[in-house]
Amino acid sequence: MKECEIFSGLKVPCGAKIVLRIDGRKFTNLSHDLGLRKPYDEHFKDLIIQTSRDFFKEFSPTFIYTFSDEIDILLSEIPFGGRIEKMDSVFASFIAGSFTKNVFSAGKSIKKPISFDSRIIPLQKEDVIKYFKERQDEAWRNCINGHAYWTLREEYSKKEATEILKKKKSGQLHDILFERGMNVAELPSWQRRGIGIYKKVVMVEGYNPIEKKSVQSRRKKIHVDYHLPIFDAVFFDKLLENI
Ligand SMILES: Nc1nc2c(ncn2[C@@H]2O[C@H](COP(=O)(O)OP(=O)(O)OP(=O)(O)O)[C@@H](O)[C@H]2O)c(=O)[nH]1
Ligand SMILES: [Mg+2]
Repeated sequence: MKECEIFSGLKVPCGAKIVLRIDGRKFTNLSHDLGLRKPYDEHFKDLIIQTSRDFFKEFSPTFIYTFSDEIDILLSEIPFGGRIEKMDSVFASFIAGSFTKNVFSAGKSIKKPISFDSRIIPLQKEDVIKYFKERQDEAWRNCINGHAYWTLREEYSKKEATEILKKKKSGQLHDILFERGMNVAELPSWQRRGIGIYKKVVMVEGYNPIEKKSVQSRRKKIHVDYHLPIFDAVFFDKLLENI
């Protein structure tokens, strides 16, 4: 029946860079089950970061970007011979397994098994920045919409709040929040711009037993960046030169 495995030969195009986008399935329900704070929950953010770190240790990507229940991963090398089925299934299940492990390690439990969907986006090198800029724009929309919605819910019903927010532009959402005492520019950077995980060169202190003295050496360590800039070529050039 090997001939029926018609999708197993599906591969990413030669010469492309690969980004994976992994997203929690029905995490709106999960957020109720876990009793997450709205719109942003520090513990949930820590779970997603820990899951991203697990991925980093296992598969050594170039860069991970995350906000909400989304994890975007820029791979350094094309694994599994570029086989789409293999990548999508292995990566999504790894993330689900890691997330579940991290929920239990944090002393919490979940009612139902969780899952993530995964898609592979082949990109030309010059489109990598464009891709991440688009995701960062989405993180910003998510941030301002989430804060506006949950702030309005203090005064209005679900239906009324949704109606008020319909077709509102970003500037109008600013105003709604500002009138209620919230300056969006002062929200934590990780909520506005998302979080990056990548390797960074650090100096570590060691000891040379032969010379009997302490020495400094360069190491690359996984760094969680809670203060990302607005993505631009400078950020990505630096990231790629550090691989
Ligand atoms: N309360 C709370 N919810 C969060 C947080 N981060 C993510 N979420 C939830 O995760 C959802 C992510 O959006 P989506 O991916 O569009 O929704 P989903 O329910 O996962 O739907 P599918 O991805 O289509 O299965 C948000 O709507 C929130 O309900 C958080 O920090 N706090
Ligand atoms: Mg989701």
